[in-house]
Amino acid sequence: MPLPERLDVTFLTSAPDLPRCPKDKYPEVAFAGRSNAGKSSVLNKITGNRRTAKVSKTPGRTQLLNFFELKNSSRLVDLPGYGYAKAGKSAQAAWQKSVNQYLTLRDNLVGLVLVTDIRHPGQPYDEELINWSAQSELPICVLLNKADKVSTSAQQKSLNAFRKNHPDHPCLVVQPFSALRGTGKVDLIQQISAWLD
Ligand SMILES: Nc1nc2c(ncn2[C@@H]2O[C@H](COP(=O)(O)OP(=O)(O)O)[C@@H](O)[C@H]2O)c(=O)[nH]1
Ligand SMILES: [Mg+2]
Repeated sequence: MPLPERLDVTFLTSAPDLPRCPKDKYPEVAFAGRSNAGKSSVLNKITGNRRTAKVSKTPGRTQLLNFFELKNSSRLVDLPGYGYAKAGKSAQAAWQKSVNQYLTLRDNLVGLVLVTDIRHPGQPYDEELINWSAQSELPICVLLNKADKVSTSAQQKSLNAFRKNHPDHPCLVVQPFSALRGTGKVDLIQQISAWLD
């Protein structure tokens, strides 16, 4: 079957915590990342649907787990972004609880897309997620997003440095990405489709 040019999704529901997530009947790929790394823009790019990102940006929904459904009932899950400077301590704690619960206990989670900013490698929670995925053997795809902000040679340098810093991960792929230009889109769709197949 030819690879789709975009992942056709419709908004399913939002949940504040694991007990209120929809039934774990179908495989899910979750999107995580620091606030402002470009998670909504990436989702928007690969779904070809501005409404996807709009849902993920709606005030009140940014702290929720947002579920989007593909044609075959599998799902993309937009996790709340972390590290938002203006969020208070209690909001950060609530975030951590809902996301950690989801990540550690969700049985139908088959892959994680971690959106990072190529100009800010090695951010604390990013590294924690990468280490956790190694321990849990959960496949992870790390996007070095905003690649358009740096030269091609700087992209290659970042990629090499990243690989060097994560030599023993059993199930990690990493790629430069640009939600602005679409760089890396085909590879990401291919990766997600393979996970959800
Ligand atoms: N130049 C550039 N800007 C981007 C890219 N992806 C996101 N942005 C910008 O980064 C900001 C945060 O993006 P957003 O998708 O809302 O981030 P989120 O908080 O992780 O969901 C916005 O101003 C986007 O336009 C990218 O690939 N290249
Ligand atoms: Mg967002």
